[in-house]
Amino acid sequence: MLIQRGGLKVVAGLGISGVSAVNYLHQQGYQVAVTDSRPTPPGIEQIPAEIRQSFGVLDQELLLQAEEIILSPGLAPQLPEIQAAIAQGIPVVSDIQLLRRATEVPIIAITGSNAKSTVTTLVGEMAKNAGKKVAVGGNLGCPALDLLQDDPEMIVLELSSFQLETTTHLGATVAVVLNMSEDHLDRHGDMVGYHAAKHRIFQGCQSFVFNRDDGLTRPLVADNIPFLSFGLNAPDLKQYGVLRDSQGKMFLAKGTTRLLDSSEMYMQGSHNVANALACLALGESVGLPLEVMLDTIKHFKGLEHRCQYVDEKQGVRYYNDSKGTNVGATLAAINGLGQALQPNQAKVVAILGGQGKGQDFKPLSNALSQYARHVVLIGEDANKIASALASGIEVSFATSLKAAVKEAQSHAEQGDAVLLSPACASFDMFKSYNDRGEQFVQCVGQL
Ligand code: UMA
Ligand code: ADP
Repeated sequence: MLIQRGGLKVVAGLGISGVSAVNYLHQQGYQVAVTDSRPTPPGIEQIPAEIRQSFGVLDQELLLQAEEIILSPGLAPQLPEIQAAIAQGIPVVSDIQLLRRATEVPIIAITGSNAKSTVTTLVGEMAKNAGKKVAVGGNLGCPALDLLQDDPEMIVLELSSFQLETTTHLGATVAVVLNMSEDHLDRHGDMVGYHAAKHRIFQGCQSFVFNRDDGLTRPLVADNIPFLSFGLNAPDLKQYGVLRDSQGKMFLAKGTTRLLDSSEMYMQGSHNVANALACLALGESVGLPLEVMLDTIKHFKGLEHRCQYVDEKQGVRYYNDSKGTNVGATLAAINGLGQALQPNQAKVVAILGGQGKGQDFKPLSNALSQYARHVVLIGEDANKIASALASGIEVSFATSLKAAVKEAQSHAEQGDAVLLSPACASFDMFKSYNDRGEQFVQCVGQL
C-alpha cells in the first residue's frame, strides 16, 4: 500500500476512461472517489471496492470536496454540478491531462472531425514497423492512462473535442487537426465552440501539421514553430501533396519527388490519400524513416466500418460506412463512390439517418443530387434530413435497418452501390456504430 498523498481526486463519470483514471490514481497513492449519474455505471467491477463510490446522481457534495476533478469525456463541463465546482475554484481536467503530467514521452496528438482513427492507427503501425516501442490509443481503443502500462517510448494519441475541452498545454511533439466539419454541435453549441475545443491540441506543441485544403485546421501559433502541411494539390518544396501524370494517375509526393502511386494503396478514395499524406507528415515530424512509412501505407488495409466493401448481390455492391457519423464523413463516402461509379452510369443508393447532433444536412444535397439514385432515411432525424435535401432527390423512409436495406435493394440497378453512411450517431436504434455496421452486414447477408 502506498502512502496516501495530496487532496481528494474525484473522478466524474466511470465508463472506460473513468475506470482507467480511478485505477491509475489509486496506484499512484492518491485518495480517490468516483461519482456517476448512472445507478450502475459500466466498469464498477473493474475498480477496487475500497474506493469511495457515489452513483445514481453526480454527487455535488463529493465534487465540492475535490482537490481536482477528473471529468469523463462523456460529461459536459457545462453541467451545473461541474460548474458549481469550477465556481469554487476546483480544477476540472481530463484523463489526457493526467497522462501529460505522468510522462515526458513524445506524444503525437491527432484530432479532426474525421479520419482520426484511420490516421492514428496508421501512424502507430508506421512507428511499430520502424522499431519503436509505441503505445496507441486515447479516444480510440485503449484509454489514455492505460497506455503507460507498457512503458512506451512514444505515444500516438487520438483525441476528441470532448477530451480536449478539459486539456491544457498538452505539449505534443507534433499535433494535427486533420479536417474540420460540423459535429458534436449539441455539446459545443456552434462551430466556433467546436473549433476552439479542437485547437486546444496545439497548446505548447513543439511542431504541427496542417491540411492545406482546410483553412480551419491551421493553428494560430508562434511563427517559429516548425510545421509540415499536406493536401490533395501539388506541394511546395518539403511539403506533402499529390502530383498527377498525363494519364491522371495520382502520386503521393513530397515537393517535386513522387513517393508512391496511389493505386498501390489498399485504402481507396482521395480522402484516404489525404490521410496517408497526413501520416507521412506526422511520421517525419518524429523522425520515422520514409521507406518504412511508405511500406506501411502500401500494406495498410484500413479499418472496419469505414467505407468497407461487404458483398455483391445481383450485380449491386454493398458498402458499410457505419462510422460515417457526420456530414463530412458521409460526403467523402458519397463523392468517393459516386466518382468511381460515374464512368459506368451507375449510382449510389444511400441509407442515411439516426441522431443528427444538431448538424446542418444541406451540404449533402449537391453530392446526393449528382451521385445518388435514391436515398433511404432511418432514425430520429430522418425528417430533418429529408427537409434539408433538394426536391429532385428521390427519398423514402424505413423504420428498421432491415427494411432500409430491402428498400435500398429495390431501387438499386445493375452496377450500383448501396452505401450505409448515416451522417448521424447510432444511439437511437443501435448500441454503437459497430453494432449498426454489424447489423448492416447481417441484413445484406440475408438479402
Ligand atoms: N454518462 C452518464 N453519466 C455519467 C457519465 C457518463 O450518463 O456520469 C453517459 C453520457 O451520456 C456519455 C456516455 O455515458 O455520453 C458515455 O460516457 P462514458 O463516461 O461512459 O464514456 P467512456 O466509456 O469513458 O468512453 C470515453 C469516450 N466516450 C465519449 O467521449 C462519449 C470514448 O470515446 C473513448 O474511447 C473512451 O472514453 C476512452 O478514452 C467514444 C466516443 O464515442 C469512442 N467518442 C466520441 C467520438 O469519437 O465521436 C467523442
Ligand atoms: P474518426 O476517428 O475521426 O471518426 P475514422 O478514421 O474512424 O475517423 O473515419 C470516420 C469516417 O470518416 C469514416 O466514415 C471514414 O470513411 C471517413 N473519413 C476517413 N477519412 C476522411 C477524410 N479525410 N475526410 C472525410 N471523411 C473521412
